[in-house]
Amino acid sequence: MRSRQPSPEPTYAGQDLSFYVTTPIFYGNGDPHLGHAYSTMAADILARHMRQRGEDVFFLTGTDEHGEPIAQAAEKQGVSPQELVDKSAASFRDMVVRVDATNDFFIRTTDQGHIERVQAVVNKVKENGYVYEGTYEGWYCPRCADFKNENEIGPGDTCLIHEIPLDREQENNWFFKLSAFQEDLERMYEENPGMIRPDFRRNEALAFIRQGLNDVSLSRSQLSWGVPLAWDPEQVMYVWFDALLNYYTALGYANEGEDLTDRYWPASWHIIAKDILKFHTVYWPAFLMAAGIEVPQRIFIHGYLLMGDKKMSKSLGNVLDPFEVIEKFGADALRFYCFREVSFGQDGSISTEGFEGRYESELANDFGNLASRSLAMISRYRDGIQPQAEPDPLLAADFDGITDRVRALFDEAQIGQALEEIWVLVRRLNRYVEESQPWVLAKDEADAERLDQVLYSLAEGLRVLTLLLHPYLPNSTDILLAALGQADLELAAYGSRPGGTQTEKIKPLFPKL
Ligand code: ME8
Repeated sequence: MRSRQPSPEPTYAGQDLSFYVTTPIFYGNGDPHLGHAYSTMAADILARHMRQRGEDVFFLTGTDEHGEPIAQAAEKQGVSPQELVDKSAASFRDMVVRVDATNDFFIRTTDQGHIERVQAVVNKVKENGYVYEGTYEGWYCPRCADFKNENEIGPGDTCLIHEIPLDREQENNWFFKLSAFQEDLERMYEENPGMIRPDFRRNEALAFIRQGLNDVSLSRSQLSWGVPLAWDPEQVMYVWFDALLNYYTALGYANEGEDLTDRYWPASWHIIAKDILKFHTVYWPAFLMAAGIEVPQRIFIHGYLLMGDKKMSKSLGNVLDPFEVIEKFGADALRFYCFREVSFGQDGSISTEGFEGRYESELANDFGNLASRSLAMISRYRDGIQPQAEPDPLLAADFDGITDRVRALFDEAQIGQALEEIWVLVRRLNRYVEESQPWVLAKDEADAERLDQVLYSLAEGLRVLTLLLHPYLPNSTDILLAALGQADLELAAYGSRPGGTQTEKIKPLFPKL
C-alpha cells in the first residue's frame, strides 16, 4: 500500500474532490494475464491523472477468493482453497506492482474485515425485506458462478461464454428480490445516461432490465467456501454478492482505525470489461438500493483485448505475456501500447508486431527522440539553461486549451482519446523542430534571440506534454521532468513557466533494441 500525499488545495471550483476508482477483483484461481493488467492500468491512469488535478484519490484492486470456481480449482489441484487463493493473491499483487499501479489498497475477499462487513450489509438487506427463502431450479455455470436466464443459454444447455455444459441445479436457498428493483433501475439509467459508459453498454444494460428481472439466489447450500449467512450459517453467500461488496467494504478497513466510507463512497468509477456487465449494472446497484446504500456514480465497461480475432485467455493459450513485455521494454511501454492500440471501450486486437511497431515509431522516435534532442540542443547552445523568451505564438495556437481538452476526456474516462490528443501535439512539436531548425539558427549570432525563443518554446511544449503523459508513462516522464527541472506534477499550461531553469541531457528514454 502506498502512502497518501496530503491533498493539495482544490485547483478549480465546482468539482467533487474525492475520486474513488476500482478494478474488478480478479478470480483467485488463476494467474494474472494481460486482460487483468489492462483494467488495472486503465484505473491507474485515471487515478494518476486525478492526483495531478489535486483530487483526493482512492484506488482499489484485489482478488475474488470465494465460491465454486475457486473450490473446484483447488480440488483439481489437490490443495486447500486457502492455499490456492494465497498463492494467487500473491501473483496478482505482483502483477499490480509490475504494471506500476498506485493502488491504495489490495482487497482479498477472504479478509476478515471484508467478511464481517458483507454479513452486516446482507443482514440489512434482509431487515429491509428483500430476502426470502425459496427453491432454485435452473441452469448454472460453475465457471461464471452464474445462474442463467433463458436467453443466456447456448445450444445443448451450454454456457455461451465458456461453451461448457451447464449444471442443472435444484436447491433450497435464500433469494434476493431483484425483481423489486426493475423500475428503479430502469428509471435510474434513463434519467442518468452518463452512469454507464460507453453509451452502447448502457443500452445493453437497459435491454437486460427491460426484459424483466427474476429474483436471484443470494446463498448456496451445497458449498462451504464462502461467507456464511449470519442467520443461517449452513448457507454461504452467493459469490457474486460477496465479490461486488468489496468495493464498499474495503473503505471500512483499508486504513487501520479509520473508516473511509464517507470520504470516498459512492465510487466515482468502476472499471470493468463487458463480461461482467450484468452483475455491475443490474445486481450491484439493486443490492445497494436494498441495503439503503448509495449507488456508484459511474461504470466504465471496456472491451476485450483480442489476439487476432479471439479473446485472449489462458485456456485458449493465446496471451501476450505482459511480464515478458515489461521485462524487455518496461511497464511504460506496455501501458502506452494498450491504450494507443485499442480504442478504450471497444474490443481490439493486439500483437507482438503491433507492439514493436509502436514502440519504435511512437515511443522511441516521436517522443523519446524529441525529448533527447530538445534537451541536447538546450545543453549545447545554452549550457542547459532554458532561455528567457516569449513563448512562440506558432506553438501557442496548437497548445491552447490542450489541458482542458484532456481533462474533459478524463472526466469521461476516455483515456485513449486523451492520449491521441496529446500525441497530436507530440507530432506537432517534432514538426516545430524541423521547421524552426535551431541548428541553423545557432550558426548566426544575429539569430540568437530567435534561437532563445525556439528553445524556450520547445522546453515548454515538452514540459506540458510530459505532465500530460505522466499517467501513461510514469517512469520515463519522471526522468524527463527531473531533466526539465520540473518539480511538481500539477498540470500546466504552455508558456506558464518563465525561462531560466537549469535542464539536463538524458539518455534515450526508449532505447531501440
Ligand atoms: O470476473 N480483455 O474475475 P476475472 C480485457 N472475479 N479485459 C480482460 C480480459 C481481456 N481479454 N480478460 C480479463 C471476475 N479481463 C470476477 C469479478 S468483480 C466484483 C468480480 C479483465 O478474473 C476485465 O476487467 O474473470 C474482466 O472484467 C475481468 O478481467 C474479469 O476477471
